[in-house]
Amino acid sequence: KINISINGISMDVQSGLTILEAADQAGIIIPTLCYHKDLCIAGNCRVCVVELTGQKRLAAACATPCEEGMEIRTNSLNVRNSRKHIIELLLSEHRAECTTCYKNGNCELQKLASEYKIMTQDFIPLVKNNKYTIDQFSPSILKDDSKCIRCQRCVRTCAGLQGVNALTVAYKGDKMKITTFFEKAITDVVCTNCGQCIIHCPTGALVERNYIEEVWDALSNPDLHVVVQTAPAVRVGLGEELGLPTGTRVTGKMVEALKRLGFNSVLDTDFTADLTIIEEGTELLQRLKKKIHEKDESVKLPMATSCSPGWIKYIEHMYPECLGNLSTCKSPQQMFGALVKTYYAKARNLQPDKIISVSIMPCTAKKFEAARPEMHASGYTDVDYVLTTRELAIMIKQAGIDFKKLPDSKFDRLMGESTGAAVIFGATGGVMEAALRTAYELVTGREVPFEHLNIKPVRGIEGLREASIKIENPQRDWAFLDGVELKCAVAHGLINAKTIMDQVQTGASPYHFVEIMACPGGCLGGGGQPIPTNPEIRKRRTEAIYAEDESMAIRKSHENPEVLKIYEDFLGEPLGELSHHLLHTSYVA
Ligand code: HC0
Repeated sequence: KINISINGISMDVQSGLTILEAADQAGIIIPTLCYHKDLCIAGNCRVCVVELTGQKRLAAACATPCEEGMEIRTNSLNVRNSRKHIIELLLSEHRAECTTCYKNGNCELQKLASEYKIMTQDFIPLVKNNKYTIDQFSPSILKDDSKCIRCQRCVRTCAGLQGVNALTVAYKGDKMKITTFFEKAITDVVCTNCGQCIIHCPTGALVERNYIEEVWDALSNPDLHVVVQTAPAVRVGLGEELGLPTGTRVTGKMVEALKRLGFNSVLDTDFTADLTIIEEGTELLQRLKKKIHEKDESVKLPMATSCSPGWIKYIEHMYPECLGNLSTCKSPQQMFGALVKTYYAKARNLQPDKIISVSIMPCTAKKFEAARPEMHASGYTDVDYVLTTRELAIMIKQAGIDFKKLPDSKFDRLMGESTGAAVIFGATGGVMEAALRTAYELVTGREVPFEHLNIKPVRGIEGLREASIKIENPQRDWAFLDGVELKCAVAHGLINAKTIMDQVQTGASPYHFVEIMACPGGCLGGGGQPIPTNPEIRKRRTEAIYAEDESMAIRKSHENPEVLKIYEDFLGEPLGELSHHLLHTSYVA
């Protein structure tokens, strides 16, 4: 420990802490912009300046380690004036048309300008109001350089968290900008559409492409039947946007809100998450049979999950030769879309072309996924509009719904039933855990003991986790698996996917099955979730996901009655012809 004083208060702090961290522990707020708990330190915006009185200088609190005897002032006149000038300078290069900005009300620069009461414009504006371009070609992300303050959070996110490097810094001085390779459109570079840059951007320079008006139009058209599906992670994030504490489970309120918005049927992506487990589990067992029992060397192992569209785009760009390792299962969102305009339409006696299918996702890459040419298995666009958790919150506010006072409602039937196994899809390791719960029972014919339903080795926050399960006394069909040690790995955040994929690429991977999710924490940390998202917030959302699982009456996908019914009434069998047509696909680089 070392001794420092902040604002005249002496305190002992752990050596190695930055001034920002020490102040935070002491309950002293220092404003930040380029700093983010997920990212490496840049120290380039200088908004966090503090005064080191002994040394008679100013320093960036985020980038300066505490030293023995340091005397720090975080709120002297010198500090306040310096910060004010810095904010004014940042505003001079920012198109501050706040009332017409999508981030109005959730912009960190706007908040600081308000706190420091910046009432005049003393510096010459660098952004000419008629001279800027917005990259709006992507179905997921809008990039507006005139709102950018060059803090480089997006660049550090794309490189450090995701290992993608789609965004970079170009030019110098007042020409410096955040751009892409050769300043191409985002759609033309290696961007995975994960949206992590959006949730780390402090201003409106990077936002989701929103489809709110399109969905309102559909809802107000009496000729259309508008169906909505909600992803697992939305129910543990949405409340944050609507005044509830982080990690509040709002499944029932969310369903009620969607009904009040006017959706004709409120259904659940979790239903197709359960269906995915049946299809993907069967696929894995078939691959194991061919590879281990029939010694078919053409079969690719490990099999990798295929539900995270950011991850799919990543493997297409970075490891195209490994596409055969992907499960052929579409994501639950897209399985749902294909079934809504076939199975659901038939059961409800509706014309598929009169159905609009909307999904609420914690993810911006889902917008891209829905727009992919592969996703028309129903003969129509399977998913018409994808809204993020944030966009749904905007619609709820626009409709004047007091979310906190809503009663709980239940999902509608046919594709609204789900299990605890499905809800944990929203957390890293969840797909693996759900698959193992089902695979164990399929292979051994024995029930997973209740105390082992929570498969701890695949849970956690480490970027890369491993689990292995020794198969003993399998049923007759699976006798070849007796004694086999099933090796699994889980990765979240694309930088960690790289570690797994480098092994796969060289043939050195020891695994049979890997789960990869593009976003840190899995979907609950997705690019469409409420802002801010940071390690503490992801932790609370994760706890909420597991609590939701434990609250469910059924916790294994193969016990979902609506899943059993769809095989009986419509699909026939897992990996059957209809499943193959509607629920599976393949990707080409
Ligand atoms: Fe996910 Fe999904 S779990 S990708 O993270 O598999 O976005 O929440 O909806 O599709 O179910 C996101 C979340 C989903 C899908 C599901 C999967």
